Amino acid sequence: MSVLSNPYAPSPHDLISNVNNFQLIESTLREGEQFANAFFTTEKKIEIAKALDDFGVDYIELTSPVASEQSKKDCEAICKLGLKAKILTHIRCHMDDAKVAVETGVDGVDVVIGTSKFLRQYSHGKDMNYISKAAIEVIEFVKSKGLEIRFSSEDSFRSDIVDLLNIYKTVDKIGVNRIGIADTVGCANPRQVYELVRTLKSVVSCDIECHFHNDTGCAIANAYTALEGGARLIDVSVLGIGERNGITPLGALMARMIVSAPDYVKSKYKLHKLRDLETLVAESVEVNIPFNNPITGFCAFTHKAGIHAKAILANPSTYEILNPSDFGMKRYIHFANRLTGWNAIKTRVDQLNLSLSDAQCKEVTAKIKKLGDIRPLNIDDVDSIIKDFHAEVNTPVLKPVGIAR
Ligand code: AKG
Repeated sequence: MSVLSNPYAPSPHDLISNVNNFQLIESTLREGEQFANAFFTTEKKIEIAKALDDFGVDYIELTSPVASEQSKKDCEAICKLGLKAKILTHIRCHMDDAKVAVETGVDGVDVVIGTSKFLRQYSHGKDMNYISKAAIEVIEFVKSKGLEIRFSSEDSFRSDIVDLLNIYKTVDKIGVNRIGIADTVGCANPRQVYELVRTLKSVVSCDIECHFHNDTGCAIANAYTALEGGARLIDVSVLGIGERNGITPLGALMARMIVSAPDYVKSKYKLHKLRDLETLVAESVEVNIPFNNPITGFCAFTHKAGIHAKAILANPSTYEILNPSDFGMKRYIHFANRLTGWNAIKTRVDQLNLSLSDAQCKEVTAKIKKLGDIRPLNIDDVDSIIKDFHAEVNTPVLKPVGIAR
């Protein structure tokens, strides 16, 4: 679809935008493992990694091999699967971690260290000078092994901007593949994200990756704005699982991106596999898919009010920005309620293979609404009312016949 035919696409004047050219770093098996309910067996990790690969994610990020003995073995096992996605592991900015990571068989290493005053004081206790030296040592070591390397500042949005610019310039100069910014506490808003990404774009030549926590509900908007500002890669997890209430959810980001970059998204990702992928992860961590989840929430494509139903039946674009069939889903008109309208009921009459005129449909709709005012309705209630009404109007009226004397 050309930009001209898609009013939701990035502006053609917006040359720095990567909305049409983004990559996903899928972190269900790293950030997602930090979700309160998560415990993935090796078999489950392999099943999830294969499903993510099949969906089409660009990178799969795994828990640090120094987190535990089994984490290391799992990392090695996933590297041996021969997936199309590149496999990354996520480590602290320390040579002890880097030495273990490069031996696991990963394609790349994601390095992180806290740069905000909170984390420098209360987490690792190191100053920016130390951070810079440690980053250089780790990056040069990982590069010497022929692996991709990303350097990220944890809690970027509460870090000093001068510190950030200095450290990113330093790591860019020595050839880091990507720098990452992380909204570790979910405090950033889209405007701040756009400004930080634009500023960084002007001082580094490498790609920019972004990681957004969702504490204040901005993770999807922040991811989108980061791409608009020129970031290239977004960290996601299935259903957004991660620390606290998690990060940018894969499915919701797909919903956002398909609106702006439909050709790119549809050609790259197997969107019809999203529901199975989310079900797999939801079951693994023992949660339900939220009712209002974009795309796969049980009512994501359900239309209820009479005026909506009428317009949807005439042209789905009236009340849908997403086409359910792009995701292997179906739309549903919820007609068993008092907000229903005669157009929705007429469709139900047709589905039941019955024949009623428009006027009769309006009449039976009035009966349905009357009962719907008294109690919740289900489909059987509505079907019974329609069938009874149909029988009634089709019963020949017997004229009283005179009795012969
Ligand atoms: C966070 O800061 O919330 C992380 O999980 C690390 C992000 C990163 O490595 O960029």
